[in-house]
Amino acid sequence: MLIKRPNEIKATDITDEKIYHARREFLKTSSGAALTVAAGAALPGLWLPDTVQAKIVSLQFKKNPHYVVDEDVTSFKDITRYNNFYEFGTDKKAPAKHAHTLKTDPWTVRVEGEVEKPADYHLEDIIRDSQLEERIYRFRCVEAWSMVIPWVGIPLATLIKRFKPTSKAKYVEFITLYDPEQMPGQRRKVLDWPYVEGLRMDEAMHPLTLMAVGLYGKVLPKQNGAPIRLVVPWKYGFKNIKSIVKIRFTETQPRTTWNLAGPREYGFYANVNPEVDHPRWSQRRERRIGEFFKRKTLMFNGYAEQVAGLYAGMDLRRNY
Ligand SMILES: Nc1nc2c(c(=O)[nH]1)N[C@H]1C(S)=C(S)[C@@H](COP(=O)(O)O)O[C@H]1N2
Ligand SMILES: [Mo]
Repeated sequence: MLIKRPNEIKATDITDEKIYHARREFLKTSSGAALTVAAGAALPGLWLPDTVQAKIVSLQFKKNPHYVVDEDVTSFKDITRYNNFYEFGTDKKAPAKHAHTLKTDPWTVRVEGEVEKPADYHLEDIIRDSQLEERIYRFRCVEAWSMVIPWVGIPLATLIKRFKPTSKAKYVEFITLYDPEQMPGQRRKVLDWPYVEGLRMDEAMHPLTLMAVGLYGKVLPKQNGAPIRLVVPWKYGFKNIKSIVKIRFTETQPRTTWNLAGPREYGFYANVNPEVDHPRWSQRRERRIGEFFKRKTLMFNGYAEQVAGLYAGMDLRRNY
């Protein structure tokens, strides 16, 4: 087996990236045929997190040409070495160092609340029963840095339809694993654990909203929220909750971790909005990781055309 251990990643990640870009070139030029790729299988030397090899050795996915960005993709190294995942420490480098203690296989997602049949779903079943897609999205942290990330995932709308929420379901709440043994950062009360987030149902059903299980064509690295995390590209990074074990459909607006921690600074909506400053810093500009000069932050992170309609008639200064 050509599966390498996380401590070898330094030697492999640069090569990874070259192979990845070469593969993308190949996909671009191959004449529009079905673009199903077995990541890992054809790519010697790729690193896969050790705990997922047993069942999910490779991801079969299709590039979705409708979701791309005309900007350089951030390096695999930056995406996997510069993280926010407070369950493994508050330093940007801590998750890459410490997330290896997370056990991601087997993994179960409990679906409950306003659904026809609450149930536990095994992640490998969710993946097997879904058409995975690669989508390249901008990602903007509330701390005014950003990246461009090639995710592999499942549109959340597809999963929600499968879960069959009742007519009372107006919101979706997401909950991260709580296990201080595996997540040493939870031994300190820096946040009110477990991490929780939420979306309004129309935001959750929006075609841009993704449940990611991979990035750069590979199974999601643990520091990026393995084995399954939310990706909502028009919202600040903190809405993108990682390592989800529970999805609950609710009638009322769920509480969210950063809103509990600092209600004046972090609202429920958290839409990327250069017009609304964070109380302690401006949101007009951002630093793309890997670049020197700052760039202008775009309304809804560049996805205004697709999502502005969700907030028609809402005061986005009040609903920040
Ligand atoms: N469970 C959990 N999810 C989380 C966080 C966290 O600390 N815990 N941090 C959030 C923040 S602030 C950001 S910017 C993104 C970072 O995702 P990345 O490390 O994959 O880039 O994850 C979000 N999801
Ligand atoms: Mo963030």
